[in-house]
Amino acid sequence: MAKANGANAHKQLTRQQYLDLYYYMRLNRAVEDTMVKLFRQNKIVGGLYSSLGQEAVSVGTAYALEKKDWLAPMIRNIGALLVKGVPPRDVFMQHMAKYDSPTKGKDGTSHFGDLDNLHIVSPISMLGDLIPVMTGVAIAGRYLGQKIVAMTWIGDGGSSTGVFHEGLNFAAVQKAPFVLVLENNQWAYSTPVKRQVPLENLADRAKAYGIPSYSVDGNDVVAVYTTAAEAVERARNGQGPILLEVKTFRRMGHAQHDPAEYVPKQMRAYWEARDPIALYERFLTSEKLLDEKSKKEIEQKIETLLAKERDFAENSPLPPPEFAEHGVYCSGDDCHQIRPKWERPVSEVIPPKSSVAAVWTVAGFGSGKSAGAGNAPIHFGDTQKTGGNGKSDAPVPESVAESIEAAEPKPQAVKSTKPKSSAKKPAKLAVASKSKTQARKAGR
Ligand SMILES: Cc1ncc(C[n+]2csc(CCOP(=O)(O)OP(=O)(O)O)c2C)c(N)n1
Ligand SMILES: [Mg+2]
Repeated sequence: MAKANGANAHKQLTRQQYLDLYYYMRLNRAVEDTMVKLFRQNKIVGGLYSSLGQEAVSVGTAYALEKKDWLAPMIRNIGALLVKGVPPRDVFMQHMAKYDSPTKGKDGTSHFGDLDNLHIVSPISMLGDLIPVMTGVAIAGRYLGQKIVAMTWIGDGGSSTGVFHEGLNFAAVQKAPFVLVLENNQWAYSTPVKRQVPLENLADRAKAYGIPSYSVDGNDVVAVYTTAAEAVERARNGQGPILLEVKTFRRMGHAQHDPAEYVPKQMRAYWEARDPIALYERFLTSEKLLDEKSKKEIEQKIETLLAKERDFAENSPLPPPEFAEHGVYCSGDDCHQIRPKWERPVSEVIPPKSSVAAVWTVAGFGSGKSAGAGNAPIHFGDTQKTGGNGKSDAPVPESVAESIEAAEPKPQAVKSTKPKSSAKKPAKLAVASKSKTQARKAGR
């Protein structure tokens, strides 16, 4: 694990980059402040999660991506969406479940993406599942020769899910151009990191997969950005995935409902004194990159923009009730262009007709020793042809029978209990794997 050196990094950005990072952090905070107000006015219909104090993470990492790159945010990454180009009105409308929102009011939180233009994969609520998904995106990009990098975020709590490990191992062995940002904000709901991971640095999880990792101060936006930029460059150059741990703090509760009284006062005070925006303002001022006048201009720009975006969102209608039944099941072209390969007429596989009888059968299925009682055998090796029910005479297709026969050890002194079957080609599955004595003991 490398310790990212934020101090050196501070010299490497252009003036515009410094100011962009500031603008997006301020915008991130202002968008979320607006949503808290909307929530208190009862206009937000779903859960509302806060990234207060974590803005440097979302902004600094996403700012390291190119336009063609892909990202998949989690609940505390609205800043990453803004950097990628999502207009604030979409974030507002999404949380207000308005008809003009990206999901047309079907979702009340952050489950939306933009595959066509901005290259954003929608969040998946099951923590960790975005890791294999974004690994797949990264590999697909490489396959298509696009030189893209895929990025997603995971919390300290999410880094203990099984799919985190499966996904990261998969990314590592595939050398996927993938950057995983591990947001260590010290808490997963009310569980502190130390109660769930016996590691000082979560970046050390990377050792298990033989990939490089960084641990960086998540409240120093320049350190986050320069480290992420290095990770993205390495991934793009074919050096495989990278785990980037950013140490920060969840200043609010898990969501609006949670007052987070379990957080020790001293811990909160420590991190509040390290607010990423205040720290960065101090830095920009001391480097003469920001003065009172330009700060006021930025604030004014954000205020004007958000007033407009909020107005638009508030004036957008709620979805009409009859829309509730649309977009629930895939119906082909009006849903998406990836065509499902229908094995039956579409009308049969979507309600109300979806309970028609199956039109194909699995050879041997239902013909085992318990078939009389209606139970299917659980593996082929146990399947005996009894002739006792209608399904048992179905011949096993030759190719299946051959492959099973090739895989089975050849019975030596074992005699076949020949099935009473009228089928021309008796199933090879019917070869008994037990001796007569065993069979007798088993009551056959
Ligand atoms: C696989 C899975 N288990 C549990 C949950 C419920 N859950 C949602 S958020 C959360 C806590 C996540 O903590 P962390 O990963 O540290 O992220 P943070 O909220 O701190 O950003 C849990 C347990 C889930 N969404 N998915
Ligand atoms: Mg956490």
